[in-house]
Amino acid sequence: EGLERDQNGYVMYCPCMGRFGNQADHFLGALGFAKGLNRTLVLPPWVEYKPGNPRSIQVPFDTYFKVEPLTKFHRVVLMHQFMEEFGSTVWPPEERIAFCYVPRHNSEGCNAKEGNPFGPFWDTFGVDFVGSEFYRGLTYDVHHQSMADKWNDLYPASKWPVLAFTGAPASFPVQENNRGLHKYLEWSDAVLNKAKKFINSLPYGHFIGVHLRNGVDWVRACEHVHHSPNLFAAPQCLGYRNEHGKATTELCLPSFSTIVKKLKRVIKATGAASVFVASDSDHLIPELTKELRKMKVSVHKHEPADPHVDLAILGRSKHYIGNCVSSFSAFAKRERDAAGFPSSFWAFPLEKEK
Ligand code: GFB
Repeated sequence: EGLERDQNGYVMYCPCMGRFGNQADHFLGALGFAKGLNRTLVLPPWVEYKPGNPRSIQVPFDTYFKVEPLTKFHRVVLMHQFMEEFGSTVWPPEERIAFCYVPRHNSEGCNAKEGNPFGPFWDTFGVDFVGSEFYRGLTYDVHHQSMADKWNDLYPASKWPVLAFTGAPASFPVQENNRGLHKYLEWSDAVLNKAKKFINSLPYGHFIGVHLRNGVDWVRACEHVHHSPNLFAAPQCLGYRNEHGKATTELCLPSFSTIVKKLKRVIKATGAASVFVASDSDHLIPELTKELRKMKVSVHKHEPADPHVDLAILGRSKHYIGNCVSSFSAFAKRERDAAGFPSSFWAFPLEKEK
């Protein structure tokens, strides 16, 4: 049975910035944006990067998440389904216009396919653009200033059935008003089953989930906290206007003693029997095992490395300790908030400056 065309039109975009955590922030914003405009959201694939591969890889949206729960909030369609059903009718090749805020790459147009992941993303669906449209003056914040009406007045669906954005029509980090939309994001059974299998292999009793973001890219990024008091996902802790302080080095890259102190406190409070460590680089398994031996608490990681399975496991722990600044950490925090599960962060609340 074929899909029915949405007369109110579609929002389509490339998740062309950052890795999974960034793309997830953008996804929630794009979902809120599409809802505000009352257009169906085309679910883009997730963009991934493999070492040594100059072209991004596009992973279908539903590899990681169920589609059905999203429909409880708003109309959505997988991108490949949209292209198969409507690629030649609703959005024929000669009418494909790329949307961007201002011209990109010192040129006259959006250059929506210039560079990686831009080109590989649209090539996945055989999309080329015949023109550009700049929406200077409009924002993605549909929660204020009748912004949705402004979009729909300027771009009625009858004339513009598809708004195809060069990047996500969303802010980073995710706008506060859109955080709650995370509750419609449910892991696919493939991810969930791997997480559950791992959890069942842990020692009997509660486990604490922790995220240690400590790879070289992160160490380098954390050198900038002093010039960027609200770096990356830090607003999740510090507030969107730094109401709760400015980012510190410890907040971005907690020291081993900060990690151990916090972990011991949480283990005591919860009576946990084990700790699950998710990390992009150093899980500190031997070091933490040594520190927690007296408490008879074991320390574990999931192998092989799998960011989505790590997140799904973090989402299901008795307590979770994340990194305020990391958008990867923020994903698990939002998932747990939606489920009513408790979380905390390394080095937060901030200690008073000495
Ligand atoms: O997700 P992401 O945008 O979060 O990028 P941040 C970090 C990537 O590192 C993830 C891997 O998408 C994963 O591929 N990664 C991080 C992990 N933590 C884990 C983990 O616990 N387990 C596994 N398996 N993989 C920032 C970006 O990353 O990094 C900025 O926001 C910038 O754009 C900065 O690039 C340097 O927010 O942590």
